[in-house]
Amino acid sequence: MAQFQDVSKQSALHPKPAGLVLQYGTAGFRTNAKLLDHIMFRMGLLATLRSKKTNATIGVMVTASHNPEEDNGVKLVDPMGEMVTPTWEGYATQLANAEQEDVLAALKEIIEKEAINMSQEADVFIGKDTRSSSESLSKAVLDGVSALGGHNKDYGLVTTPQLHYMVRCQNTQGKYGEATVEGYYTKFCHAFIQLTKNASNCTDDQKHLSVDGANGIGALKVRELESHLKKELHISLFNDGSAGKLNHQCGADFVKVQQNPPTGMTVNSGERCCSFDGDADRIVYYYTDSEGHFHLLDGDKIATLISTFLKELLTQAGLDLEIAVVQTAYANGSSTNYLEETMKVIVRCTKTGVKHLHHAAQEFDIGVYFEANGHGTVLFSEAAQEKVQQLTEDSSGERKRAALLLQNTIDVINQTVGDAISDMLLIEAILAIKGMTIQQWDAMYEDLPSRQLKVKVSDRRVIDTADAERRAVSPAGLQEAIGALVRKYGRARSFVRPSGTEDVVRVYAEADTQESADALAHEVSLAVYRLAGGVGGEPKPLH
Ligand code: G16
Repeated sequence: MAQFQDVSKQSALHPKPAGLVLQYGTAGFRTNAKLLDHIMFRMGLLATLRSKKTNATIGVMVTASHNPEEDNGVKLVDPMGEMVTPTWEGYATQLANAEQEDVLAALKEIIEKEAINMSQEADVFIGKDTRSSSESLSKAVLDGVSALGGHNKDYGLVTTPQLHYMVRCQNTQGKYGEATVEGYYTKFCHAFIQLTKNASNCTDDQKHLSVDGANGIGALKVRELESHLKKELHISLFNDGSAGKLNHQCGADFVKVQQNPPTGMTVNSGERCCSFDGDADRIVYYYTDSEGHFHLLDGDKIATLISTFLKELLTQAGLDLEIAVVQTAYANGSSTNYLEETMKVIVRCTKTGVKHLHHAAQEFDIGVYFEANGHGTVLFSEAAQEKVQQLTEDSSGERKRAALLLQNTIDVINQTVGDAISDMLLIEAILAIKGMTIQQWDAMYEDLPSRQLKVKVSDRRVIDTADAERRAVSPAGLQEAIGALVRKYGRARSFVRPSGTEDVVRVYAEADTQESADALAHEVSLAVYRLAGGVGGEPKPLH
């Protein structure tokens, strides 16, 4: 077939470095940008096949999110805006690792296995972040799409969640919104304005928010957003990309892991601040108190605020809908305890990666899912959305008010994936409606002190985990060692897991004091180093 000749010709222009093996990880492929050209071309091919198979538009986002500037990566987006399915993640890995001369065979194997009709039309949406490598890498994706005769729409610079939104809009014939950047702002800002109308006593001071854009795409998009929200939200934008380096000592991942404010930002005592990550799919909030102490409100606190708000609205509306919160092993023990014991909501724990949380959240009428790192959103089942809609028409008084608030809450949320912009609008609206300060939000429960560290090992795949990553099943002796260390400290917990986005093993520890959490994290890091083939010198204590 002529199509396949084109693939062979084009593929030769995007050669694979011999022997390179990469895995479709927590959120796609991710490594140094110099190693990714062939991956991008091949993901263009794969997205085209996926589009033919599903008879729907597929998304390809070129980004390495929270990773350093010199890395890049690619995330595939399925028809409803969700992450691609595990089977296709497997195909992605096979195709990515096929040696140059085997690309056609690998492609044909997928076509055969999935019984793909090659005469079916294909449409692929493409987006990219602000990394300097993203320009040429997204061109490689376009080459892959056109080699198989697919149509493309290149959105250029967009956040990851904006691309997810576009894909869903396109495949639902506009029911979810208009598949343009303007349509995105119109939908979410309209819902935000409707919501904040219910906060008539909100002062100008309360409408102020400082945003750290991580020197990335989120900063560009906050600038665009601002013009839609002049009166309702006053944003001071820092780390807008004009001077600093992407994700360097700033952004949501830095703030969460270091438990410190970002550089490049003025953090005035008591003021509400937030940080986005490099592709604006994560957000964390924080403030400093009058004594200069830093207070972080991470994904767990965000999930708690949102689920409290939704529960109150459901009660006021008299709607009996099941609400659950989905977390990962990184969730602070205090948050899980508060959600289960005080709020009495169902709590589920899944493996790291929003694709796992998203899936679990779909099982409930309302599934609030957040990773502690600030990646998350809320899903409403079709039936739940219909009930809310019906109630806005059939009720009056307090019930109608609650139903309308629920309706606008549904509309301000990007249900396709975690979205820093949409999450920010939702949080700002909730705080305004409840007349709540960031300090009051923070006081909902007190986090247990925690610490996250990374350990370099020669092959991180030697670490295997079970029980939603809370237990290490290999290498032998590691779990026993962790268990013995945990028993030395009060209210302690620790686990380790191989990262899916960086070549490291991640270590998490929490305990009743910061000193204990730090010591436990360090001791567990040493155990990983010794039992899992550490490289580059033993981990050092923190203080
Ligand atoms: C990605 C995933 C997140 C995950 C994070 C860290 O985030 O989308 O769900 O929590 O990686 O993964 P790991 O610990 O495996 O490196 P992002 O924002 O970098 O795309």
